[in-house]
Amino acid sequence: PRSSSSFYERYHNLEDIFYWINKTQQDNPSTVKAILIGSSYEKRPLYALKLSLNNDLNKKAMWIDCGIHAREWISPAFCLWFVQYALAFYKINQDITDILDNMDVYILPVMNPDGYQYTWTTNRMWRKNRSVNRSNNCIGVDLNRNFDANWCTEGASDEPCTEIYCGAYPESEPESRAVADFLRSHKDSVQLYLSIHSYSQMLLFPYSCTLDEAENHNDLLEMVQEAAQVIRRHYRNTYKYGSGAKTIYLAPGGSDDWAYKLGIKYSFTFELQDRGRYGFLLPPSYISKACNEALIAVKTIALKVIEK
Ligand code: ING
Ligand code: ZN
Repeated sequence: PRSSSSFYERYHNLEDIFYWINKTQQDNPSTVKAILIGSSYEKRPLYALKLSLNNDLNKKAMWIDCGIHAREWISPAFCLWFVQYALAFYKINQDITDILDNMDVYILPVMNPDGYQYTWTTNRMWRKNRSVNRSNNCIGVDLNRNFDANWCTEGASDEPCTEIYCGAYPESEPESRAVADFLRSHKDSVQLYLSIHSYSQMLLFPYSCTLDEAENHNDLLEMVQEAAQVIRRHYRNTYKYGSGAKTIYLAPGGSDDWAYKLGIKYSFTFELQDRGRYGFLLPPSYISKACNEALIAVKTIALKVIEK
């Protein structure tokens, strides 16, 4: 690595991320807890970090997952970035202080560890998880088509060899089931759901699984519009925004739609940089700007949720 780039301005393999999770918890024993929410198809642990910076009881919470798709490396990089920022700037930056005084944060840095590992060792462009299909030996389910939201309708495929294979049934995969189980058991506290992807620079909200409008569509639209404005003002970069189905494409079985239907009324998918020049192969020198602009969008939206 360039000596001028910090740990957070580089991409890290799975082993380094697991080491970082453990170290972050050990260095912050009163504020950070690693929670084992399940394990992957290949039996890797799924660790979420719980950030609880303020001791008030009965706090609300937000959830952020990263790395649902293996090749979108900027996504896990963002989860690490967010944690380091929260821990470093609590009581220094007003916005993150207000957020953490009002919400705990659950962060799953790598939802698809088997796929992520595979992109480091074998195929950089792998998207799905690594579960083996019994009938034809094709590998992988698209975890963002495996949730129970108009599951496997138009925009997903029941063909195991495709990139958007929906799986044998909703939550057939241990990775999606672990996230769904955790959110089901924490739905009374979790008010805000965020899923981080790349690329294309979009701030999306439900629905992706239907062209119908969500009940609080105007609320959600206002939030992402403001977040996009803040990104433009601070970083001179353009993000599109809107419901998934109308902004990108029909995509059933996505995690944000499922979380929304569960009752988490503020549910978003962010597509980080870039718009296609490098695509999934975003160079490390872009990490800090990509993460900072996503961070300011998260802050904008979280503050609005707290006001509600
Ligand atoms: N995009 C998402 C995908 O899974 C998406 C778009 C968002 C689908 C929300 C469903 C729900 O296809 C990428 N880049 O993965
Ligand atoms: Zn993705």
